[in-house]
Amino acid sequence: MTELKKKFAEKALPLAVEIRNFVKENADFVLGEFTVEDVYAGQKGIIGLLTETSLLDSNEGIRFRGYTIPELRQLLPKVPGGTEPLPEGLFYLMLLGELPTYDDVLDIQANWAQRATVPAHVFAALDAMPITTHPMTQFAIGINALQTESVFAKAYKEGINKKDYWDYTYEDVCTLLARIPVVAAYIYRRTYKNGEHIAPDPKLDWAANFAHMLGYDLNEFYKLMRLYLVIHADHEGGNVSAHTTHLVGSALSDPYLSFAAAMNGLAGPLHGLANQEVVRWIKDMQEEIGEDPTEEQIATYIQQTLTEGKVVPGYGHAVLRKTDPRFTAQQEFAKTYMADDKLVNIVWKIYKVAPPILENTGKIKNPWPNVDAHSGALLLHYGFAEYEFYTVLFGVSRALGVMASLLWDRALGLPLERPKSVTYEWLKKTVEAKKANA
Ligand code: HAX
Repeated sequence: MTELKKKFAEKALPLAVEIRNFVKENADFVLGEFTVEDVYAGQKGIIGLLTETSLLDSNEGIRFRGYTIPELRQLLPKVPGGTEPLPEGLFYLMLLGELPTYDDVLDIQANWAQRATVPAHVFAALDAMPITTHPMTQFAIGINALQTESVFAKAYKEGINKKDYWDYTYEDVCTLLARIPVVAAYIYRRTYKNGEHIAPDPKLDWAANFAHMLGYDLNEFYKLMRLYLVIHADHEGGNVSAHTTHLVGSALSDPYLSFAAAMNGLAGPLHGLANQEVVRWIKDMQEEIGEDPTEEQIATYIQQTLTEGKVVPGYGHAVLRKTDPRFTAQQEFAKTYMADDKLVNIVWKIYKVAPPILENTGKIKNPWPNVDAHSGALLLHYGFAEYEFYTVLFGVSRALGVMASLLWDRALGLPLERPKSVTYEWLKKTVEAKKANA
């Protein structure tokens, strides 16, 4: 058993007992109420999920096990002489709630490198798809194809004790995390680079190796990939990709099936696909207005987008009510490495112009940019122009958080998720009966 797995078991299994007792003792404690409007509003604000890995504050943004993004950029281990945190370290933190040492990170790297060989049938399944298939569709197919290797599914079929679910899940989670960058890079190279694939370099860290397999062997791009894979990793439990992982996993679908389902959710334009939509929207604007639009022209284009009944991608959020600190982290990176980049400067102009216009609509609850407003411009700076692939990068990162969470689900013995649904008729009758009795 690896040191990380041992530490996880020592932490999670006693906590599962403690939590069961806490729930028993406080079973009747009322946390809140919800309204008819909430039922129709996508359950926003209703507390109905448990996620240990991160917590989102509307104004402050995300904290991973209590740490903000600026704190993580300082405190997580980096490669010697490096400036950006290593995503493997964030996985350790999310899993254990403790900051890792650099040696802890090296242990994870070595373990994942051993697991990284992707079976040939996964590539064959991808090769069977038309080259025009959206990369996110290919990614979901690739993850489902990896599922043949699930040790959880195999063990369950043979019969296992509930207490051991976490153990097999752990093995699947580590293997999945080791293999998805290889699958993602394969999709990129087959779709955009004539199928000229690049072998992994086991000497590199997880993020740099991913950049290497994609074909971006530049130290600065390695830094960007490390930052990118850290900031997209988790955003508490209610977002579509995290919630889907938890929901599907609650049926004891193995980590591969749960994560593939989550990626189908991430591929929606209101969630992870927004990063490609931002670049598409800017390109359309440039085509209509010119390469270097003024603030006034951008303002007019935003108004036009709203008038046409479309969303301004990269702006708004279901929980956040301020500028997303993930946007700010990317802006800081851009200020350091590409302050004169034309597209980056358009992104910054949009940031100046869009919030008051969105606010003036009177209905958009959060007029500020989210993570997706900035990421494409950074990638484009390094010549990574195939924007339909961007959500796959997001997906590789998101795996870290949702897989750490799924492991906790199994260790805590969380049950099948099954919220109650009602009909409009039921709601009407219930409201009328309550009013009549008031
Ligand atoms: N542009 C135009 N209209 C917007 C808007 C935007 N950026 N953000 C919200 N609105 C609209 C909504 O469509 C809704 O309109 P209707 O009442 O006509 O249906 C109204 O404002 C109220 O919405 P809200 O309560 O403020 O926002 P929601 O919680 O319902 O939705 C979204 C949050 C992120 C989906 C929304 O802000 C949006 O569509 N943004 C653009 C797409 C985007 O950037 N998505 C990525 C979000 C971050 C993420 O998950 N990344 O992966």
